[in-house]
Amino acid sequence: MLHFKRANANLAAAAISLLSAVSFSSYAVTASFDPATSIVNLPVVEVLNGKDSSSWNAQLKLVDAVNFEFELIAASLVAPVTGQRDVFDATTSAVHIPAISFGGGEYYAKLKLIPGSNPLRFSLDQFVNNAFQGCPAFAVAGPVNGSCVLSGEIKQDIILTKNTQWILSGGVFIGGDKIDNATLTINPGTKIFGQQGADYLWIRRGSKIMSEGTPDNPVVMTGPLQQSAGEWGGLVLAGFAPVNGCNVDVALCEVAFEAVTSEFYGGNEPNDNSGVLKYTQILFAGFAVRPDEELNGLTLTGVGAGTVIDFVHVHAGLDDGVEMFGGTAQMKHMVITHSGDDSLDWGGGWRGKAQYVLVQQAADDGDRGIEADNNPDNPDSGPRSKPVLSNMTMLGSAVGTQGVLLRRGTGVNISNSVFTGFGSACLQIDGEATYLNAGAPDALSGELTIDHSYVDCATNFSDGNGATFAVSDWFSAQMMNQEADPVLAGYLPGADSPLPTGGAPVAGDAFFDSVSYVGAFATANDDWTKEWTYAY
Ligand SMILES: [Ca+2]
Ligand SMILES: [Ca+2]
Ligand SMILES: [Ca+2]
Ligand SMILES: [Ca+2]
Repeated sequence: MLHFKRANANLAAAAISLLSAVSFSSYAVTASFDPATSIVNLPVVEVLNGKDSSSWNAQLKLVDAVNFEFELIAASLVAPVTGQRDVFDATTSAVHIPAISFGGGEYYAKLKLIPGSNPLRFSLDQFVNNAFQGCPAFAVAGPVNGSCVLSGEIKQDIILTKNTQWILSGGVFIGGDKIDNATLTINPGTKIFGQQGADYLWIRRGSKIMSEGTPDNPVVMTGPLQQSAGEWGGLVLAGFAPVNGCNVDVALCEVAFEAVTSEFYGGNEPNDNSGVLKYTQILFAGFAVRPDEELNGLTLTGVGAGTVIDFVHVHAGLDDGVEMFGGTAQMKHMVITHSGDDSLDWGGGWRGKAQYVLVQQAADDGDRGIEADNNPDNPDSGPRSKPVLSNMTMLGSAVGTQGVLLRRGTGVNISNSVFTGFGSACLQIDGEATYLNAGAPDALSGELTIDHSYVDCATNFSDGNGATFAVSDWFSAQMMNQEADPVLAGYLPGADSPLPTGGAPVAGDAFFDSVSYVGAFATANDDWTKEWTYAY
């Protein structure tokens, strides 16, 4: 509550300044305001819509000086620019203005589109001095000037701003579990540091993270040195989406997290919303609490399909890059690089979706591209893991094992994907329950499928324990699969690559963009990883 009062006071002060300032157009900023005309000039606004983007020159007019509402009065297409710029993100309906100046200061402004407004109208959501203003009441002063330390449970809505270095001390929990729900908002360009493996950020059930970076100002969560995996704990989201592993007749399946057993996840809400992760880097994380029980770069426990996960780079996670424990989390535009164990790992009944996933294993570390379980204790436990995955480019290294290991009863539908260079095999199916769930190559159940995909490893197929058919027969029996060189140039399709025309849209599912290429990139010019990812 205290925080809200402060925020309101800031807004009021900002508005007074806005209205009284003589001019703020003399700075090298991304927006200016003319008090004589009440017009905000935005020289270049990049409008993001999925991976499509267009750039506009726009003017907003302050039309309601009491509620700080601005109306769009002009917009014209302009050439894109690089570097810091204004961004309108259609997914989050937010306008991010990284730098507007007045009174000798420089401010971040966030506007929110007012739903249904016509002409478009925006309300002022945040106005934050880009210079450090001291630590807010929910944090304490850190070891260096401009740093603030977060610790323990935070049961109020808070905003982490770009003007401060935020340091995690121990487990930092947002909300109580199911009570005292809170929202953690992380502004574009904000950096959060953990100092050691036991420092992590946990979003509990019912609470939300709104990590809304932009291509020019991604949110960064990282360790102190940024040299090796495991420098800090990582990011964990917990939600109310269904998970397995409970007795069959329980009305509500909730599970304790393996590595931090005081924390629970799971529920009966497949569309549960844990917030937004956009243009966010999670670097050098991961922490082994006990052998085989670890935090990962990004750990999603019972996370629901209402959560937005889009343009996220997980680099050098000590255990897995991204691990799902059940739930229905959906994600797009994922970059997962140099994971210590598996790049994408799931179990516990994950029934989510992913489109556009780039995996790059390190030359000297890493296990599998995908390690997929239903449940290790009962491979037929329900709900059964069965994600739908399309447009993955997975580049393995010789030290890695399988590109994809499907085991312990998991299902999955994989389409339009390419697997190359994994050390022991591109594809393996393991365990009788996994095979039986799949059916037979000439009579597939639809539970475990792959189509329009390329494999190119020294050994492409491996039959695990309990095999009831050959993985090679399973692969070749399905539509448009190829054992062939995908002709990549790095991670992008090279000249004359078959990938740009080798795929087919995932039918009947609005989550998936309707595209007909194999891999994460349409063409050599479709590098959506540019600018916002960590340069590794
Ligand atoms: Ca793990
Ligand atoms: Ca793993
Ligand atoms: Ca593994
Ligand atoms: Ca695993």
